[in-house]
Order: sequence, then structure tokens, then C-alpha cells
Amino acid sequence: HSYDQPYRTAYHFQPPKNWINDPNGPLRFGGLYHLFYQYNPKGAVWGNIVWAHSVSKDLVNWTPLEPAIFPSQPSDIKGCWSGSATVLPGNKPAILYTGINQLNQQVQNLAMPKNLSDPFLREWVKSPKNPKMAPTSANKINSSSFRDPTTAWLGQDGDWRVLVGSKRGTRGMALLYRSKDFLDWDEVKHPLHSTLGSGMWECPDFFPVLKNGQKGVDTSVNGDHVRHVLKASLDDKKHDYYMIGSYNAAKDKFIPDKVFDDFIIRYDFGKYYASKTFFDDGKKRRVLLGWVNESSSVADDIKKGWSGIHTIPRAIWLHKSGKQLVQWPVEEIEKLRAKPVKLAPQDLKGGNLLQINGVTATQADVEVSFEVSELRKAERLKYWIDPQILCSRKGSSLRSGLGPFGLLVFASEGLQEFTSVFFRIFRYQHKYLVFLCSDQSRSSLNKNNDLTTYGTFVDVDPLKEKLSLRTLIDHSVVESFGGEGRGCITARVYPTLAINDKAKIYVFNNGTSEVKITRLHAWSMKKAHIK
Ligand code: DQQ
Repeated sequence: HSYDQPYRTAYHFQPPKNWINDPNGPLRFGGLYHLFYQYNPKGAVWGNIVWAHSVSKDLVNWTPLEPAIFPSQPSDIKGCWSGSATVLPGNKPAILYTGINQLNQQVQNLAMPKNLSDPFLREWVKSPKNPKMAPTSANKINSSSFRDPTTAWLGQDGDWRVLVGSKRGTRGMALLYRSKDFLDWDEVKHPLHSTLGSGMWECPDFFPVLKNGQKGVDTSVNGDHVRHVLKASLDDKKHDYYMIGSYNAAKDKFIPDKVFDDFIIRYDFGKYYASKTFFDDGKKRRVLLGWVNESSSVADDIKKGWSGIHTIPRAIWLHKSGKQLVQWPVEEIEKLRAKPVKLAPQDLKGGNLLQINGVTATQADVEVSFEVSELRKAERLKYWIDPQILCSRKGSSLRSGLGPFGLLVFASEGLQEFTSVFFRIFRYQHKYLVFLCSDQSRSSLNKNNDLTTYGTFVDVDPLKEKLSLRTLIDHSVVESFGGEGRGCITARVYPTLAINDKAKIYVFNNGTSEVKITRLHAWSMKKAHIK
């Protein structure tokens, strides 16, 4: 019952019980989306990992199937870890995944559908010749740092390429393999890319994005009309970072743009890891899936019987500046919107709090836009500071000239508990900087939870643009998109008072100058069918 399980989500992906982590092998086949994911069939903590399997027509409602890949061969007998799908010519899906072999080494295995006329692709057959890639004394690959094959791509020469995450010392890297037939794979002498000090690269991802436009392209596309994105989940930092650059196909190397000569930007500045994209050939878009773990204690996870959710799938494309990616929840999620609530444009004076009535506050989608007129009131930032640190020093109770203003979600009557998602504008040198913060420090009276505050800089110009914020609220998750998807922050919260019908949503301005709400639309979200 939902009253015993106030933190279970209603429209984010999660199985009925137990542990989940990385999304694996997403693909579209015969009009159906397939999602596999790391799953422990036996409990709410990590272990006994298999590839659980669900299918969907819309990336919102999901039907569970039996696990697709589970330990059964010497090359995966101790676990079936992360990997990716590639749709081979003739519409034949293939999965490359990491197996943990009987010696506890990480190796890469191949599996293909048993029956291509089954649209559910229920049964997968492993190659009897697994593993396809393995650490040896000759290749000097570290057998505990060799995992998570990407979706493969086809070169002009007709050869397949795939990446596997690894490291040598502290140098994280994407090892490159080549194949003529997808069956036999050879290591290429040099990695596609590596960076000193980044540590182990988990779940690498490598894909083209159009220079212009929001459409996606297939993973093998290259040319003057695209840029390439290299993403890695950095094990040392537990965040997903990416670089933008070009793929030199002749040399088989990724060359990041100068500003990205290291991993500096993230997909999401909150809790978010082990993400992966795939090309959706139906809607011609690239879709990003990611894992969000709990912020509660392991003891609490075991008590509630589950741990881990996935974010709402996001369409992802290159911003017209060419300097960052933009992410936006797939449009299908809007089918769950019900009972729309609108607020007339109005000024919000400094210190004001306005309740958004008429929406189910634990299960909502809120879009709000602000306009600021008195930019000269912005506080001056004397030196550059990490946005997360800035947000933790300057939480929602600390007033400045411009901000904090934004949303209070999961707020209890009397505000003993609330989570705030807000903007703050600073003047830095000759520019204005917009910060988006997600402040969990007051989210729960239960201090056993991780209450870290998150923050990011959002590249919007407050002189020319409105400051927009969209927040997806779902029982224990707050997924926020600032500047139309230019800054994303996902947080987990476990209020003790602001649960079920006791939760409230407010729009607030705690700055000293007034701001204008130019638009506020909110919806209650229907429950998705996810078993
Ligand atoms: N999770 C998998 C690994 C991967 C890690 C194991 C990332 O393959 O490196 O469950 O969360």
C-alpha cells in the first residue's frame, strides 16, 4: 500500500522490489523499446547480478519479462554486468556485456536473440565461443578494470568498433576493439581516448550529435554535420562526465575540443550514474537513460525492500552554442499530465511564498519561468567557486539581491521539511552568472539520509532570456531541468511529514528584489503502468 511505501515512485522506472542499478542494452526493435538493467533477484542490496528485462511502447509504461541474461557459462558464472546492444544490418540485435568468469576476471561476452520473430526478444543465446575479449598476459589489461562495452559502430571500411572501459594506473581510458563480423574481436593498439588521473571509466558511451538541430542520428554516422560525445562514469567520483569533440575515423581517435581536454561537464549535477544513450529510429532522437541510487541508509533500503530507480528517459542533443548538451524528458511523459493548474503572470516580491494549489504534490510536473528586471541588484562574486559548494554555502534561507527564487517541493505544513530548487544570479567580472541549486538539507527530519546540496551553473543570459525551471516530482525523487534542459539536477528525498496528501508545493522568492513569474503550469501526474 502506498501509505506503507511513501517513497515508491509512480512514474519513474523501478521493479516491484529488490536492487537495481545500471540501465543496459537499450534498443528499439519492431516498434518496441527494450530496457535491460542490472538487477539482484534476491535482495535490496547489490549482488547476484542478472540482466532483468522490460519492454515498452512509449518509454513510460513498461511490461516486465523474465531476466534475459543470467550466469550460465564459465565466462559469466559470477555475474552478468553492464553492456550495450547494437542492431546489426538486417535488423538483428546483438548484446555485448561484461561477464565475471570463474576466476573473477572481467571479460566481454556476446549474446543474440534466439528467435527474431519474437518481438519481445525473450530468449537470448550466448556465443559458445565466449569470451570475445579477455585480459591476457600479452595485452596487460587489468582483469578487474575491464568492463561495460558500448554500442558498436561501423567504420567506412566496413569494420565494427566497440569501446570497453578501463584504466592503467590512474589513467582512465576507453579501449578500442575491432571486428569484421561482430564475432571475432581484436584490440586496437591505442585506446580511443584516455585521460591521466581520471581513474576507472565505467559505462563509456560514444555517439554522434548533429551540429544543428534536436534530432538524433545513428551511432555509426560521422561527417562534417556532426560532433562526437564521449561519456564515462568515473568510478572515483561517482558522476557521469562527458566531452564534446570530433572523431578522427582514419586514426580511430577521439579529439576533444580544447575546452574539454578533461572531464569537466556532467549530464546531471545531482545523483545520477551509469547512464547510456541509444538511437531511437522511430522518433529519430537520441535517448539517455540513467540510474539514480538511494540517499537513504542501507538498513532503510532493506526495510523498504528496494533500492534504485531510473530517471525519466531524456532526449539529448547538442546546444546551438556547441558547448554543451541539452536534455529534456521524452515528450511521451506528458501523456501522464492531468488536472492542469495555471498561475496568472505576476510579480513575486522578495520574501514571498505562494502555494500551488490543486496538484498532487507528491506526483507532479511543474514548469515555471521567471523574469528579472533589476540585474544591477545581483550580488558580486569575487572569485570563481564550484557551483555545488556555492549552493551549499548559500541555501534557500540566505537572501541576496537576486535570489534565491524557485520552487519548494515536498514541503510540510509549517515548513519543518522542504526541498528547494532555486536560481541565484551573481555578477562575475562583466557577466551575469545563473546558478541552479537543489537544496536537500531540510528535506527530511530523518537525518540518516544523505542531505547533500547540489548545484550547477546554467548557461543562460538573464539579460535576454527568461529563467525557466521544470521539476518532475515523484514521491522520493526531484528531477530538475533549468534553462530548458541546459542544467539538470536529480535528487532523492525521504520526508517524514511531507508525504502523501500532507505534501505541498510553493513558488518562492527569498531574494531582496522582486522577480516576475511570467508563466507557471503544473500538473498532477498519473501513475504509469510499471510492474
Ligand atoms: N555497475 C556494473 C558494472 C559497472 C557498474 C555492475 C557501474 O559493469 O561498471 O553492476 O555502476
